Amino acid sequence: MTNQKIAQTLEMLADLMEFQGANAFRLRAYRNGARVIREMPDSIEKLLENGEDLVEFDGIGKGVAAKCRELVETGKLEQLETILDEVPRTVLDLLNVPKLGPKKAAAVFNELGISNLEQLEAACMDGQVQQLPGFGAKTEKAILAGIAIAVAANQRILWSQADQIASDLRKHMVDCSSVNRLEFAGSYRRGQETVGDLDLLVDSNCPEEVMDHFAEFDSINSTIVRGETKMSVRLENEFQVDLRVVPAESFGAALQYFTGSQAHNVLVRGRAKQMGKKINEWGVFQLEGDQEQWLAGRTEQEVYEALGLPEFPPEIREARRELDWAETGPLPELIELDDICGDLHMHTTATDGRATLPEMVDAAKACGLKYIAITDHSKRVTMANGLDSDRLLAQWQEIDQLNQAMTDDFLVLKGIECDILEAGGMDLPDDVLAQADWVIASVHYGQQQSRQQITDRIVGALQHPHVSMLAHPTGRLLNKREPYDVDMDAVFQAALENRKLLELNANPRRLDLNDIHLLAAKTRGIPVVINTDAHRTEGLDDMKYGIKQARRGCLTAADVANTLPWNEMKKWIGRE
Ligand code: DGT
Ligand code: CA
Ligand code: CA
Ligand code: ZN
Repeated sequence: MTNQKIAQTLEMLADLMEFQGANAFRLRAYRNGARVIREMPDSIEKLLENGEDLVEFDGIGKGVAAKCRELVETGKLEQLETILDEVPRTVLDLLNVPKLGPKKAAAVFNELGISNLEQLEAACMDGQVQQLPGFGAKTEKAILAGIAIAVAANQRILWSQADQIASDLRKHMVDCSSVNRLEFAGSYRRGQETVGDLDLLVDSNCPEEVMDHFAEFDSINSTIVRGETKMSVRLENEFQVDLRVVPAESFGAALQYFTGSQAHNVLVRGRAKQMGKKINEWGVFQLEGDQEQWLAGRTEQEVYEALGLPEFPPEIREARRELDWAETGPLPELIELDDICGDLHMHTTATDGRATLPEMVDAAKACGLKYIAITDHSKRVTMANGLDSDRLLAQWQEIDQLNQAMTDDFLVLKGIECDILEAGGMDLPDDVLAQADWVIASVHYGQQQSRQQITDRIVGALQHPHVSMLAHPTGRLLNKREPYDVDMDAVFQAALENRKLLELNANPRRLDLNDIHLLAAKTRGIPVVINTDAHRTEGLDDMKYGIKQARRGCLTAADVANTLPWNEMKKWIGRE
């Protein structure tokens, strides 16, 4: 049993108890415990096996420790099972609606008899929900938006989660001696930020053996369908995986076909037709009268070549500009992880980070970076113990000392993630910001403001002389929160006019800017900075997700500012 699973179960228990009327205050122990467990480097299961007492850990009390033991020993929680017998299963969907929460879910359940998402949506449309005490029209609207997010979250998982499953499944499948080649196709291969299902292709002459082996994958819950060469399964988390077994001579054609996107394939098929050819999942064929002659199919490269096309990187197969590019010259050379020199957004224990400043520095060096900026939160972010001027200046002194003591040419920049206040303006005084190497401007509060208000705040920050970059520009959280209502055109314009940079936040839950915005920024000549926003040392590894997203936005190294050494980047933003 993973820590992740234990934390999820505790949270579910707390939510359901609150749904049944328990006092939220009493449930804090479970929720805090869940958070601690999720972030612990050690496995709870291992600790218990070694006879350790979990109460020794900060944030884990007696009650939580007992639940952990029960879960690890029996695989379930008695109390949770009892509650699940009492409430309809679909109530769990209600609890996943952002802005509803267990208490409000209980209100709609008890007052309006609502027990699933469809009923909740209908009642919102009817205006019934806003009449409940403590709700109102604004809440009802937020709940409606939340339902859409919950429905989508039920259907698609984050790319990073799909990546974990794909890597486990790959490990499992390579043990099968009948597998010659294996590749994941579909939206996962294209690096889409969320993935609907996984599409696995195997090159083999023994589909039966491959499917038998596939069926033994640990986390499979049920088989949806099994044919002669195709099989679909559902995993324990409801996620679907499609397997297709193909012969070697069609593997490349199948990979091309099932990688998609569907829109890209439409364009490719159109091109084949113009050339008197045909392309499908079996290969490329020359058409002559009612005869057809097989031309290619073994590898993806030969498939594209047979149509006079380059092997497009999967990330740009979206029927945007890739076919035009192929017509007029070589494709852009998309950015790679190795191109990145610095990471300019991260937190330490001074605010809500989990690692100290020196720990973040060591971890960044181990990643091969040349420079980082320490950018803790400013004071407005009280929840994260944000820095006021004095604490910030003290941190910068520590950074100066660190740099002086350093024997290699690694550089730590004095930065700050400064909030853009609700009323506009920056959270720290100009004379302090003027002393920074690197100032990030961020919106954390007032995200529900009108389009005009939010746009004005952001544009104001981009006009500020000391601001270097706007972080997570649209504020979205995938499957959790919609972007704020902001005029991106105005943001791009202000960034361009004031020589400011825009962030691509690499956190797999954010990936903000999105692929379309990235391409727009590139087209307008606005450099992007890919940052991890790490809150712990492991967070620095998120850079790879940012790179995937950047590639989807067709960015090359030249479009990304932190591929430059700091002294060149500094010139660009005018901090000399
Ligand atoms: P997803 O799973 O919703 O995240 O997105 P995809 O792109 O992985 O879609 P999926 O799994 O339905 O199909 C994988 C690829 O197979 C898709 O990108 C293109 C190809 N494909 C599937 N069905 C069709 C179809 O009916 N027509 C065409 N042209 N291509 C298809
Ligand atoms: Ca798929
Ligand atoms: Ca599929
Ligand atoms: Zn941050």
